[in-house]
Amino acid sequence: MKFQLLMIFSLLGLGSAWNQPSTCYVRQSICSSDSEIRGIRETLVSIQETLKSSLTSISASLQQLAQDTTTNPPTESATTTDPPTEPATTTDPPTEPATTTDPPTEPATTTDPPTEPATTTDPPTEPATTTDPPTEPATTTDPPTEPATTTEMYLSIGTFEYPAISCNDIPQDRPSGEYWIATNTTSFPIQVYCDMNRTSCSCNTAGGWMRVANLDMTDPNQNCPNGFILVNRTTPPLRTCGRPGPIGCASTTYPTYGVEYSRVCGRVIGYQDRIPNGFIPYIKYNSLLDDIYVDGVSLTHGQAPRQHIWTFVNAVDESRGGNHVCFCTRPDLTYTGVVPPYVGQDYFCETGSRQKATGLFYADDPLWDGQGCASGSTCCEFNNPPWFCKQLPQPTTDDIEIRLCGDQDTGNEDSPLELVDIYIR
Ligand SMILES: [Ca+2]
Ligand SMILES: [Ca+2]
Ligand SMILES: [Ca+2]
Repeated sequence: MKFQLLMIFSLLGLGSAWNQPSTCYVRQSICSSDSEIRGIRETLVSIQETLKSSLTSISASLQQLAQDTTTNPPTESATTTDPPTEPATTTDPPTEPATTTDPPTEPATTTDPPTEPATTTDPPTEPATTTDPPTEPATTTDPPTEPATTTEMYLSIGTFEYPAISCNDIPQDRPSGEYWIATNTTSFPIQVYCDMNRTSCSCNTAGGWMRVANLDMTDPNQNCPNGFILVNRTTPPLRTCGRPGPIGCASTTYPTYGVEYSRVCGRVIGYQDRIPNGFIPYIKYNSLLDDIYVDGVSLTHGQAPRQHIWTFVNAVDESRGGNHVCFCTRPDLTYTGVVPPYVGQDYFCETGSRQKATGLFYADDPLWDGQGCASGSTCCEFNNPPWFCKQLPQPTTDDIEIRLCGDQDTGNEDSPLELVDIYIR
């Protein structure tokens, strides 16, 4: 365009030069004649007019062009209205999503971010794993739970989940009651009663005693253990467990489930039936612990040979001295009996009869309860009945056996039991 304008202006300048007649006059030699010069001038003027016209046209074109360029911005904004149409085409994507399932999938993929947390279970699982953090908080609660497991285990020792080794394994501040212990003799925990405050066991006032025997015939729902027979009296009403008729011992064994113990604590309450004779069986036959060595009760652990725990001697009466009574019965009357060496000092001895014993059931004065002894008798003080407490020479896991013995049949003598309460620790 610039080049065209320069050409036009240079032509115009040429035309103006030709319009100066003086030039022609100066150059007479080349102006052959006025008519020719006139013809040339007319031609030049014609050219000039043409050029002017062209210039005007060009100028108009330029102005139009300028206007177009100024209006083009609107037209360009019009073309920028094309962008609106492009947004329209951006609305096409929605239509594309409509037609092509890909767009849906793209919105879907845009929804995929949601769906990714949603669809991919990993995010859930990650929340889950973020719940793992909860579980880690849980594990941080595990520190709690671990303290909790330590404290929880500590507090829950004795539950089925955390069975104790023994009642002695139960924290001392726990109440008495039923607890679970793991045993060596069963494949699953068993429930036992733990006495956590057995202050009556003088050899140890602390808790942790496991009850292995709990016979209380004053409870009408209880029955006699195997090996014993029910002795049911009506005057006064009294339920007891005696031995079968013949000479010998009624025996029952209480399991300790392999729990190790070194102390045995308990009490046994019985009655004098007819005419028992204390340690006469031993005195008479020099019986061993495994034999009938007493009219009364023998508490032992283990077998072949048995190991002595405690003996409950049923003496004849308080009317005499001799060897059918207790050494503690009548201090003023000489006791001539002997105590078996395997019994030593570990026994209670009492009689229910104030006078010479006959074929009666002495229901008024239970045996080995520490009460009812005649004046002058020390049998209710000796070894401080009713609770005995035996410290074993060494720990054991033996079951505990109770035997009710008599070297005569029950037509002559018996010591039927009302209560057997035995704990180990
Ligand atoms: Ca007798
Ligand atoms: Ca006897
Ligand atoms: Ca008594």
